[in-house]
Amino acid sequence: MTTRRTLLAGAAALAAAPLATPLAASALAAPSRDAAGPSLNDLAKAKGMTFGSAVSAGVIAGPRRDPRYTALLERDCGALVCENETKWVALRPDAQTFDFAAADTIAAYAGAHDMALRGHTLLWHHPDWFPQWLTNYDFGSRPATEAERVLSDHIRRVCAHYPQVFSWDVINETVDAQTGALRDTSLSNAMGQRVLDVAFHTAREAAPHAQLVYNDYMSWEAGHEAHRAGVLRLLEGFKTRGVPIDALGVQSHIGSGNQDDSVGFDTAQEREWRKFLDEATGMGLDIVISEFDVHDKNLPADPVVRDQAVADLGRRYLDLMFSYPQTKTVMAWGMYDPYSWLQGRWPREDGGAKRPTPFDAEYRAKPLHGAIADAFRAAPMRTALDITPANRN
Ligand code: 9MR
Repeated sequence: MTTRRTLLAGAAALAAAPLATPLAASALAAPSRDAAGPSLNDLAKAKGMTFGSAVSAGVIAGPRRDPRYTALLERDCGALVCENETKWVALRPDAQTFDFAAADTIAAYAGAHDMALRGHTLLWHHPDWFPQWLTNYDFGSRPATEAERVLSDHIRRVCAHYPQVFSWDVINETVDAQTGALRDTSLSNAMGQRVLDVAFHTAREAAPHAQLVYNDYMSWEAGHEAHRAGVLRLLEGFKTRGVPIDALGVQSHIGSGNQDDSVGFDTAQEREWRKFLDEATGMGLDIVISEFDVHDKNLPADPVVRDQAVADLGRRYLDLMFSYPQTKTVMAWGMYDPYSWLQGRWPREDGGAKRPTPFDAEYRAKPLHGAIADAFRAAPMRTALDITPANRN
């Protein structure tokens, strides 16, 4: 449980945390609170990277549409990803039907504003996130064959519907964070863990130009050792078996209070994290920062102090990640505090609203926005990933 003591200890740990590189010192110079400065994607592009965000269809069209928010996206983003609309639960009301309406809203909006599209996710291979009908599906007398048919039919249909997607999270979160073992679902019960390889092979056939990604939330935090090890085992297995995988998606829900109460990223943790990234990139994989936000659950209530702490941690983290030339894509998991998924989970002790994204409730750029901009400015140049839709038809 979070206590005032852990809260203060957390803030102190952040303040005392060693700076990762000399460059990180510039993060201390906060940008003006209401001036967003240059477009984040322009700064990213100058270094061979892309910046974008997750978005929900509801802010683009319908009664909750929010033009002030979409103006921010248009200014800062070179890519969008559906926060929920391309998951099985959204696309597949039942075994026969595909409902693309909500995801189409996002895809059409992205296309109209010259933003590329990432895809999340062809298979969230975790029983909690399967639609009920798939969990209860009767795979009949030849379960392996039927499971493979259901899976590959889904992947083919979805990839064909969105040929412009430049990068697909093929599998999401299939490594158990506690044990490092692979999770079981109705599909793996029917066809074995071959389900993962089949998903990648089918995605390669159906989306030959897309970057294919394994996406997960392992981090440097205490308690993540088994998770990191499990992910590396999975990636090694993919490489050994010749499974077509191009990148590791590092979700990057960083900060305090996700899995534990720490906010730190100390030298020892940084070393562990680099070891993990070295191993993944050593397998020839690119890195995608796929769901970036900075949780402020245990940070002090004062918004100025809190925003600065969020920005400082964000900057140190991005500096480290950008030191890998394999990091080419940064997707924020939302750009505007009130819409963040973190508002609904792990409440702050003071009950206050969270401040985990680049823009506050008044649509003003926060220090985190400046920190992301500075991290792009400081990043070494790299070879860009081709994200143009013209090349993927
Ligand atoms: O932000 C998403 C939230 O709106 C959904 O309710 C939730 C369940 O579908 O998924 C959230 O997004 C998750 C993403 O799909 C996978 N990585 C963790 C993200 C945050 O939970």
